[in-house]
Amino acid sequence: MHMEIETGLDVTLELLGARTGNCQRAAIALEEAGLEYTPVLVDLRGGQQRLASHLRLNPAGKVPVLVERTGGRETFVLSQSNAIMLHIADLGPNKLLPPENSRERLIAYERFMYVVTDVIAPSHAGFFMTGSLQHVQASMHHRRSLEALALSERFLVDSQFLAGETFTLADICAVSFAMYEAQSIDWERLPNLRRWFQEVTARPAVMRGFRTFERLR
Ligand SMILES: N[C@@H](CCC(=O)N[C@@H](CS)C(=O)NCC(=O)O)C(=O)O
Repeated sequence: MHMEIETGLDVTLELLGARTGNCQRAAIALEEAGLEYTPVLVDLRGGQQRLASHLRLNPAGKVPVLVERTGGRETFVLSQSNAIMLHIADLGPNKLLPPENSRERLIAYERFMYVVTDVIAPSHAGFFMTGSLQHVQASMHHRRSLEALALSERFLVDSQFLAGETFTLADICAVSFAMYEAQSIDWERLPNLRRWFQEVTARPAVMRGFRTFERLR
């Protein structure tokens, strides 16, 4: 079934989430895109993500979830933080990816995937291993994610942002990780990454998105 993406004044957006990296990235994307949205806190410790009302929206029982309503009627539901970010990238007045069918867009995809799969995925693996007391494996994955972030120094030698001269989803993903890991990053060795980190964390929309679910506690 083909479903048109709805845009317009009567379309409202709700972001269901909590104070976690996956949800913060989606919130930063909404803020940077210049879109109005309502954040809704899901109490993960209290198990709200496993309630029938949430499982109807995301059978995986996880956040974030983006709910679109048109004229008050639920018209579209999207989960998976990266799918949500890709959707938002083209939705608002501020674009978070270069134009479609451009090489710049492909580079932005490359850098976005790099951060998501090479930096954030090992970090998640490490997090789960810490939870199951596998400390040696946890620190190995943690080191891998930090090394992958450090390698992105080379993307920033001649560019303001990770994928060139415009701010993209790649920057959102990397900054959300770097904010949690600021104490573990060897900034002295990474002057371009440091300059980038200072610039990106000075963006009001980035910090608003990062704190979205904090404000709801
Ligand atoms: N691949 C998913 C992962 C979603 C995910 O793991 N969400 C976590 C919070 S960051 C969650 O909802 N955890 C609650 C649970 O597993 O019960 C995405 O990127 O959206």
